[in-house]
Amino acid sequence: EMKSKANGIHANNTDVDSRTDHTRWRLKDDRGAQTWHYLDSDDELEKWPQSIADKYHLGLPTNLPDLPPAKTPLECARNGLTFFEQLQLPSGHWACEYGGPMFLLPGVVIAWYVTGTPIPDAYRREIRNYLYARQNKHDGGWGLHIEGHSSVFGCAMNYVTLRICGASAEDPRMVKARGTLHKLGGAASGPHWTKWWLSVLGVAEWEIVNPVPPELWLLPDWAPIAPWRWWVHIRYVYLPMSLAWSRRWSMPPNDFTRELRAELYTQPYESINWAGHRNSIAKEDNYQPKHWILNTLNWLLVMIWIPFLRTDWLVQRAENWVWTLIKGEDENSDYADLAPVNGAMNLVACHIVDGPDAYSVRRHRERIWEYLWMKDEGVLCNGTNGVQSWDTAFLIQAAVECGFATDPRWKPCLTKALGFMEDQQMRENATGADQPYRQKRKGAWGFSTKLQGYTVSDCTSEGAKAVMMLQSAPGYPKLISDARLRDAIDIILTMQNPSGGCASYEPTRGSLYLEYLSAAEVFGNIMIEYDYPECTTACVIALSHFRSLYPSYRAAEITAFVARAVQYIRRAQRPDGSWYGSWGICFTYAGMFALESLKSVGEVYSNSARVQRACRFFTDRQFADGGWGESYKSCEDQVWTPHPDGSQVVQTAWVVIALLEAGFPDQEPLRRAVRLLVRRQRANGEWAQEGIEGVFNKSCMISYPNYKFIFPIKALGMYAARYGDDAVV
Ligand code: LAN
Repeated sequence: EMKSKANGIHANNTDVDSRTDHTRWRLKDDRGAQTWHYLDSDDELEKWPQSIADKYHLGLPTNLPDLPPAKTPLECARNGLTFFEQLQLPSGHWACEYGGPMFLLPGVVIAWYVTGTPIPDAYRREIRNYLYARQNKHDGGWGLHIEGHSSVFGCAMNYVTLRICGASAEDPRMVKARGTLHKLGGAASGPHWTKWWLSVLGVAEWEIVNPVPPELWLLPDWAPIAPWRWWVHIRYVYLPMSLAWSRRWSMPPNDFTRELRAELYTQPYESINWAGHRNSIAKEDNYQPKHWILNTLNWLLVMIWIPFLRTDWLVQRAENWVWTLIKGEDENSDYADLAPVNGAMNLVACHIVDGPDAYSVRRHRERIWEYLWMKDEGVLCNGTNGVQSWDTAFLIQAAVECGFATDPRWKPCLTKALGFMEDQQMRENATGADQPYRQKRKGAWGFSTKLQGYTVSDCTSEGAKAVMMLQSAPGYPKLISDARLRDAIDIILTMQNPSGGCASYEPTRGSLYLEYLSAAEVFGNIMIEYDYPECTTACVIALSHFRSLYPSYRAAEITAFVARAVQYIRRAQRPDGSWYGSWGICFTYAGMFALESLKSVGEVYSNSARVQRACRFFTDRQFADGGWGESYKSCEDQVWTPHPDGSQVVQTAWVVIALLEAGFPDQEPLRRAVRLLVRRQRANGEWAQEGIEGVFNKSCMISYPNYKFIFPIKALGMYAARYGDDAVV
């Protein structure tokens, strides 16, 4: 096979026969660390047979048997869990595709390319397959996320990714994608992150990138804009971004990147006025336009700071400090990092500073595999290194709601899940250079794994809740001691804002005015932490549950926390009775949580006009078939938008849970909704994948495929507990 010098790029790959043999893929679970392996040799195939979970995730037939048809809610829940149990991995957790965002894989692939990391052939093919499968039908482009309209961010980044993975520029699908990219203005109208990645790749010039000065990290901690106050994701992305920007580091051009230079723009590369395009941005990308304050600041930086005031001494100090913080983050997460964005960027940073053969570079390369996911369409990049702790905690709770914890049938499955939660609780605080800026984590659960190592308020809360629920059930081992539960409670008690609400990873550290400095364009509300009804409720419920089991530990603080949190929930309700959701789509998701908070302090339909308004918001929007369905546009526009495909299983389940928490007095709407859940279930107990379920930063959607099992099971259990297990179909 002809390969060009440039890192295994196939000179003229025509993409015929790009499929790999799906029966050769295996998902490895190493205490929750998930990696997909393609087995080349028949020898290996025999030693490592494909599991049902492998087949399911690959879209291969699982041949799981049809179950006795469900007529009652609990029969339906039982069938659902019978199927879902087959997907539990050896370490006790559940895995899934966690895709949606279309800018993650490009970061990984560009980082591989510029650091000279070989991409295994099976991966290169399946990355191509995935991106082709995900081209928007009408224009061949890609958007910010899998359901989004084509944008420069999506088109430029994924076009480059396909090319690096061997796609030919003449392939008709590439021609179409390029046409759309050019119609949108070409790569020069991309957002900040596109411009940064293309400059690193050496297919744009650094003058097109708005400043990312590492000097900001030299500001004293008391400065209102000091980066430690920013949302953890944005400040950890800023670190490697600023390092490469400061060094103006680009991969040296080669034949392949010179081709890309000719393909990405609407005019010849040499004729482009790079500085003049710093603020060019296609309207399709411009979700949160840069504020004039940031534009002014950028202008001052470019015109005055950089040419006249940015001394070598300062640059050196800033780069050193930024590098120290990058190393801290790498070491605290064993080089997996917070998410694949800064993970890929830190790989580049380590390559720049430590050189291509350093341990840091090699370890990054190893850990990055945990972000990649293989499915029927091909290989994509997950939003985190998995959903392990989060989904497992929810599944435990759903099973308990159904009364399954007292049924020996489910004991092996639930005991394994409990064992996983035990293994994944963080036991030590972070150490090292970035430690002063880190939230405490001893006792916390994160979203994915302990090794990733980031406290999340609601992940800790849902984890603690699941453990408490299951450990109180007869016959379950007490794997987590009282002391360790108290550690979790101590963490939750650090998470409340003065407003009473809770944010995601840390209490809010900076002012709302920091949004004026938001440079990313494609996301909303990205600069600081905010109060979220979802996270707040999780904390409220975990604390309340704990107080009922251990009434003497920090009781006054817990009571005060809960009272203030519920006050926040009340304030966050909109006039129409709804709550805006930030992590699931959208009003159906947040309403479920908010009503659970209110219920926990005894505020329900019978005694609260507020709860009645909330129920009315939902009952007014029930579809004729009994379900609910909400489009992702709700998140973007912050107004209720019905799902174009009608009822969705996940959102129907959320509303059933919400109305049951609220003590809604009329059974009929609930019965119809539950009937829909039963009817949508397949004969083998599974539910089919429908629309995308999750969101972040208002504009980017993300998949939570396990929700279609977890939340119907929970809703069915709660319904049966309230109304009995009578037939609904
Ligand atoms: C997640 C996933 C989980 C999610 C919940 C626990 C559901 C939420 O309640 C709190 C916030 C959290 C932890 C969360 C934050 C932002 C994440 C990590 C993501 C949505 C998954 C991917 C996303 C991350 C920011 C993607 C990279 C993009 C950047 C803008 C850096």
